[in-house]
Amino acid sequence: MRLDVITIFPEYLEPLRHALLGKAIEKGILEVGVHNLRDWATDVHKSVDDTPYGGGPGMVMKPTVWGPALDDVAEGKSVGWQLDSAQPHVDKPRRDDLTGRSFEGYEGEAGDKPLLIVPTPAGRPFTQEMARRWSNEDHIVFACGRYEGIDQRVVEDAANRYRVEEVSIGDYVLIGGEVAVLVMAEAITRLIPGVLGNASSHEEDSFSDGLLEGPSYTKPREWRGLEVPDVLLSGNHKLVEEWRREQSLQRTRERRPDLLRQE
Ligand code: 6GU
Repeated sequence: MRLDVITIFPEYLEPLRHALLGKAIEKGILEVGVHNLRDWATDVHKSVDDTPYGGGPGMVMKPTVWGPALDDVAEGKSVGWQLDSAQPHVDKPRRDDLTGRSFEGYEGEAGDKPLLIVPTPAGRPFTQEMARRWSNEDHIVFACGRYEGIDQRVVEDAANRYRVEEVSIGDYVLIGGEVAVLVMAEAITRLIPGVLGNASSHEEDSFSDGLLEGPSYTKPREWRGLEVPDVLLSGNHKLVEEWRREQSLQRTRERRPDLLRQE
């Protein structure tokens, strides 16, 4: 899978290169390109936003900058770049660190358009089901808006070259889409085969069966006067499974009764 992120704050996306995702990049399962939207600004001030038609507070990001950026990234004409800042933990260049290199067709299977995800608090709620579906994509582009958002015509026009989804990660407001991209990229890429060590380890994730995951324990058996539940030491797999199911139900009833009602 290839992920491209277009943002005015490329440094926010640095965590994509660490831990789980960094491993996936090293294994060649994942490629990440981060693109500075200002590279497509045309005026001397490199401006990317302007005042809103109809008035109101804040600024709106300009279609004349976003349009060409999305065109170029869809076609692989911009591969993205790494920040100039020193990266002591990176000892060899990764192919997506290199500027000016093109990549071969990242179109989805059967010539599908790439998927464009636009993070916005006004979007459809991001779910585990979307993460599962999108983990099969070949090419996902994230368009990070800041300020009061992006001119809506950008989303409309992008539908000519992308399958477009406007998505929210929850009922609260962030300053921009960058952190939402980190959240979604992690949720999506951990489901790609080979990214997590144990392929079956996400079959028991919270939400994959519509319930929250129950509590887990490891050694020692007693710690600060607290015991591990006896059933987990019983060696009876059937009893353990029943207990875990009951713990899941109990936790879901307490914390997320909405998940039980919609089942
Ligand atoms: Cl995806 N973006 C922003 N800016 N705020 C949000 C969000 C996204 N999801 C929830 N709040």
